[in-house]
Amino acid sequence: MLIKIKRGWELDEREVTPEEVYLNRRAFLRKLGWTGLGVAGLQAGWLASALGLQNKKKSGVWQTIPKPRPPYPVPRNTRYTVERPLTPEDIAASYNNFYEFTMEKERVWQLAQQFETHPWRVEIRGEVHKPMTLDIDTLLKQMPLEERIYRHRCVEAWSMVVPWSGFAFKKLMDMVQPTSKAKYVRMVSFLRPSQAPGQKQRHYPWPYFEGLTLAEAANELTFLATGIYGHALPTQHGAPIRLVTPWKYGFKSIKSIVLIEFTRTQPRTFWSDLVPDEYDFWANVNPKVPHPRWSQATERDIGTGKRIPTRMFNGYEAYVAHLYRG
Ligand SMILES: Nc1nc2c(c(=O)[nH]1)N[C@H]1C(S)=C(S)[C@@H](COP(=O)(O)O)O[C@H]1N2
Ligand SMILES: [Mo]
Repeated sequence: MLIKIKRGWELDEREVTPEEVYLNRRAFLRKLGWTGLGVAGLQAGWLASALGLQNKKKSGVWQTIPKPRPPYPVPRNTRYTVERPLTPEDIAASYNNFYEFTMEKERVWQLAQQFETHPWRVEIRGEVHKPMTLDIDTLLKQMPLEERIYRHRCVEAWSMVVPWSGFAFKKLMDMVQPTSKAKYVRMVSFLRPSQAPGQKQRHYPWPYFEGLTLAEAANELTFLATGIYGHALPTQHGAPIRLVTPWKYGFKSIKSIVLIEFTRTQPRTFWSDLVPDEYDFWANVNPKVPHPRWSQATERDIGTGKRIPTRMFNGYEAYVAHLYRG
């Protein structure tokens, strides 16, 4: 359960009753010493927004989306395309899982704006011949950037189709050169509770951490995304760099990475540590294996709103099934 005491400015307009709005507004205006007609006018506007006129919020999302500045846009790799329509950008950018900020998907984009993702450094260490700590801008200059359209399937049975910009995880491996002892990769997100209100939730073992086998990390699909829709990632999608493993449930795709460690033993992962009966290390999309609390046979496309069948390995069987034989 979410136990959270919200500050006033964090309140979502839809969560406050008109009465609370009225009282807060009145107190606010009293402080400023405003009276009369002007107040009535302001009140009407305030009430209108409290009663759920969402247009303002919708346009607010666009303000969080970075302009396409070099090195974006990057060339599209047409090997990775999808038959389903792309999810509209504002829908993808306003329906996010990023528990560091809030568990409420539709509010992540707002709360994530206070998070500073520049400058940013990524440490790569462990079983590698060339450990290094790289500034994100340096990393971007060294990697061959490309765009790939992937399906994304959350374990909660919603899905989207988006164009990621970034580079193959394998390219990073080529740079740091894993030793013969490296068998797994562990990845860790930032820890900065002063900018991430969700990290004040002590019952979560922050920072977020995930892992892959070395073979999974080296698979051609495994991608480190630094952009989306032809520009840098907005904060809510995991700026400045996040993992994308499209054949696995979305929680494997760890956001805002600060550490990549090559290990000899299987790393623990955030969700399987918290709820081992519901989330395992592998997390491969499989419509035949229900979650203990819901079916995984279908999913809701957040772009079209339609329910569609879920595919084995999220439609990427040809790329990854060989990893799991036996
Ligand atoms: N650090 C971090 N990474 C995370 C999460 C999170 O809460 N924290 N949520 C995961 C889940 S459950 C999903 S579905 C995807 C959502 O990515 P999106 O918001 O960019 O669509 O991010 C994943 N990566
Ligand atoms: Mo997810």
